[in-house]
Amino acid sequence: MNAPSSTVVDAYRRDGFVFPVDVLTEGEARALRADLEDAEARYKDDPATLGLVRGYPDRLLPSFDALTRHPALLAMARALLGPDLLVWSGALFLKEANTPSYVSWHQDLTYWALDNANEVTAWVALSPATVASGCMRFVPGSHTRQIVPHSDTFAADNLLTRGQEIAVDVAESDAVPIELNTGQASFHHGHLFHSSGPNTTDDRRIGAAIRYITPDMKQKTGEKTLVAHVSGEDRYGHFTIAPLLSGRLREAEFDLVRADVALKSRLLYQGAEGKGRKRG
Ligand SMILES: O=C(O)CCC(=O)C(=O)O
Repeated sequence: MNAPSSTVVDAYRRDGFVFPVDVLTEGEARALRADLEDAEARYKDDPATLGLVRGYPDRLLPSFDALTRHPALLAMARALLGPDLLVWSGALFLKEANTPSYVSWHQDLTYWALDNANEVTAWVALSPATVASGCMRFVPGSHTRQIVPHSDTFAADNLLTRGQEIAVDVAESDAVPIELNTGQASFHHGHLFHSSGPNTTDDRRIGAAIRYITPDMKQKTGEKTLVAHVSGEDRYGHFTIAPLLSGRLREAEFDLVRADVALKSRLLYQGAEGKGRKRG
């Protein structure tokens, strides 16, 4: 896989994002979606387990683990962050057909309790991401700001953990809709202002948000969240490296994931104790 051109990397440094990046053929994306939907069907009457599958598809389904290691994604992530890469999360953002779910303006790194910004998200579309289906919107250049104040709304239809939203003016008229065909990806910086609207189409909008970080990063509390080691070396040992998957939807991996949910919920909800929980 060729390294992305310096023009692409320069655009990322200037704007805080790049898109579209071709990753999967439509057929490959359809197969991934089918694998996910088969797992969703298996746990349709078990919301807790269904939540784990949607929150950790890359730790439970070999097809999604393979996605996080896809040469096209790794080539871009290496060009942006360097050769050594971990995946901190691979959760899905799902908007069912004709539903009001949305994502308020936010910066990803606000509440993840990581100690620096060596992070990039690859958001891979497993169905068309259009303005009508509620694709993301990015404000170019906003990643050059440090983390700005956010307020927690816990709004019912907000897909974010705390319904957090940026509490300063957002230049919405500058926002760029990030429309993607099935199988394409966008990459965005952890300080970028971004949001997305509701899905007004008759199909689900499905995106896999893969968070690549460098191994020198750590959780501010020193605790070791679960990551996958997908490129280069880890000379630090700041995280718990997940073993290679033993199979599809295996109990050993569910146990690891449950432990990580408990740890991450503590880290992600710090300061919001007792105010109600949404995801994660
Ligand atoms: O999928 C969405 O609409 C929002 C995703 C998002 O905020 C993210 O990946 O950081």
